[in-house]
Amino acid sequence: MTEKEMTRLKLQATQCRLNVLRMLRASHHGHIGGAFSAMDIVTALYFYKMRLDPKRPDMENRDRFVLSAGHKCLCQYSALAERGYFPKEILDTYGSLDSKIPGHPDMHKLPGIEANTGALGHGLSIALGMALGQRLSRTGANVYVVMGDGELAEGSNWEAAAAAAHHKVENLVAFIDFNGLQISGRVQDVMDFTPIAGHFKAFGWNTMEINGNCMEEVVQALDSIPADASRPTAIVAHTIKAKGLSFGEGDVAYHFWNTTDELMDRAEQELQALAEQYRKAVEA
Ligand SMILES: Cc1ncc(C[n+]2csc(CCOP(=O)(O)OP(=O)(O)O)c2C)c(N)n1
Ligand SMILES: [Mg+2]
Repeated sequence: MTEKEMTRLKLQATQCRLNVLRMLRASHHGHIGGAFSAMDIVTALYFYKMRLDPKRPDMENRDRFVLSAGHKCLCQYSALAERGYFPKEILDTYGSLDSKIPGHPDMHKLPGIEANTGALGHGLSIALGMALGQRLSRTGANVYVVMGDGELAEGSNWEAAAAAAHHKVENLVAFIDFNGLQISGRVQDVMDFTPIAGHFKAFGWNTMEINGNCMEEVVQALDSIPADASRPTAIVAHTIKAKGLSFGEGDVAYHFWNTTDELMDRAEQELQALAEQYRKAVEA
C-alpha cells in the first residue's frame, strides 16, 4: 500500500468518526467510547480488506462482518453509510422511533448487518457458524468479528474459541478491541482475562498483538493472516476507549456520552481539522 493510500484510509476513519458525531447530534446520547476505539479496525475492514458490494449486500461470496459487541454499532453504521449501503440522511434518524439504525444493530432493518447483537457474548459463536457454512459452500468468504475486552467475561466466547480451533476454522478472524475499559470501570477490576492472546493461543488459535488505533499496524495484521494456517486468527488490538474524542480518551465516563452542544462543537472542530490535514496530504 502506498503512503497516500494509507493516508486515505486514515481520512476515511476520521470521516467515519465525524459520522458518529452526526448521529449523536441527532440523538444527544450514545455509545461513543467503544465505537471510537474500534473505528480504525472497522475502517480497515470495510475500506481495505473485505470483499463486498454495497449494491449487492446479499452477494453470496461476500465476506461477513459480525459486530459481537453490538453497542459499538455507531462505528459500523458510519462505515456502512460511508461505503454507500444507505443514504447518509439516515444517520440523522439515530435515536428516533422506527429508525433503521437503532441502539443495537438489527439485520432486519439495515442492509449490511449480518447478525442482531447487543447481548454480549454471542457474536463469536454466530461468526463461527457462518465461517463453517462458508467453508462447506466453498465460497472462499472470510468472517470477521469484532469483540470487546469486557465481553470476554461471557463464557460462551470460550466454547466458541475451543470449537473454532477444534474444527480448524481458518476463515474466521476475531479482533478483540482491548481498550481496558468496560461499562463501569477497568476490565482488569471487573473480570481480568489477560493475557488475552495467551488464552486464545492456548485454545489453538493463531494470535497477533497490535496497536489497534494505528492504521499501519491494522493493515499489516490483516495482510499477514496466514492463508493456510488451519487455525482461526485472534488479533488482540490495544486501543484507547473514545480514541479521537480528545477530552474523553481513556475515560470510562465516555462509554456512553450524553452530549452537550459545547463539547460536541469542540469534538467536531477537532476532527474536521484532522480530516483537513489528511485531505491536503491526499490531494498534494
Ligand atoms: C450479556 C450482556 N450483559 C451486559 C450488557 C451490558 N453492557 C453493555 S456494554 C457493556 C460493557 C462492554 O465492555 P467491552 O466489551 O469492553 O466493550 P467497550 O464498551 O469497551 O467497547 C456491558 C456490560 C450487555 N450488553 N450484554
Ligand atoms: Mg472495552
